[in-house]
Amino acid sequence: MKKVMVFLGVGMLLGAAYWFVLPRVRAPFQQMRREAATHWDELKRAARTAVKGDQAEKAQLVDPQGADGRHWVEPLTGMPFVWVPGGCFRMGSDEGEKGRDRDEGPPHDVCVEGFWMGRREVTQGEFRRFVEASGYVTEAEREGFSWVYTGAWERRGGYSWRRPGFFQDDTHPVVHVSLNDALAMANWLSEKTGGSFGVPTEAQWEYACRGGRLGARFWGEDPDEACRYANAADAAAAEDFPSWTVHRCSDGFVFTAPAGSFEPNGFGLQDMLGNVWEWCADSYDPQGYRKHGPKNPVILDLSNTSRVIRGGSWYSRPEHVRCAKRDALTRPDRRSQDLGFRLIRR
Ligand SMILES: [Ca+2]
Ligand SMILES: [Ca+2]
Repeated sequence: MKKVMVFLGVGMLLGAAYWFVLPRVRAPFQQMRREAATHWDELKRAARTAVKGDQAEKAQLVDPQGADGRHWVEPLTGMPFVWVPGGCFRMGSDEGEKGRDRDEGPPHDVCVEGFWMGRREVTQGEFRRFVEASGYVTEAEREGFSWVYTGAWERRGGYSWRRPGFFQDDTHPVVHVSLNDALAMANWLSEKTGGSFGVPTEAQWEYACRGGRLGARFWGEDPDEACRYANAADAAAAEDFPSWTVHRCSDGFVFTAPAGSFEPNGFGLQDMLGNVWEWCADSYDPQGYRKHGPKNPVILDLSNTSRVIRGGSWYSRPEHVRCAKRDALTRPDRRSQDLGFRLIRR
């Protein structure tokens, strides 16, 4: 009898563990797996859309409601877009370009289809409209920290797009946003409007940055002309941070400037260089240019969590404020005080 009681007792304990404890232990891991799978599905879908070239979709692209063929204001956020006409260009930089890194080569010819692109970086006001409508909470807010510049880059608690660490109003580019945050806004817009929003591929971004020009910068070769076209490390910043290597001119901003403050490039886009770094869709691969096909190339490597960022920021010295410059962050949940994004509509 005693043996039977012990047997029943052990059985009940095992049953309780199976039904009550195990699901609670497994739930967070299942959630993480589901989120990772969703993220990759989104990226794969974006890649397929980028290379599909479907005529019906293209017809829809050229004329979203309210567009005049060249300009369009997205009605939910008020975000201005410009049409970037399809074309071909020389991607990467030549060996003679000052400040060039090896991952910018070999230069190669690439063609991209036309797409709509945010005229400037997503602003804090536009991001707020998304947050208020969707209830979205950014990764910096959820996890309670971000990366800030204090003379060196440091991980610090309490910073997010709501508390950037320097003056920003609704017109400034949103910062402390991860690639996951950027894609959340893109997905929300896609769901609400029926369009297909995302962040640009590296090829789309570089083509857009050049605005139809060859060379290091969309205004020409001289970094010291930057201050008409970009908010980067400049004489104003050097007053606060004398150790920085700066452009020899004054753009007037130590940290972010209101998005769209500087002169546009040949496609009518602003802040493609400087202000905040911008997330791209590609996995970072230093050898990526050897793998590019000639049409709408994109590198999405499931085993590689790093993601490309482009364009430099208020913090960037002249070598980093070039259209061919490639940089990367190791994870799509990374965020910082000089990192934002710009959306495209395919
Ligand atoms: Ca500046
Ligand atoms: Ca920028």
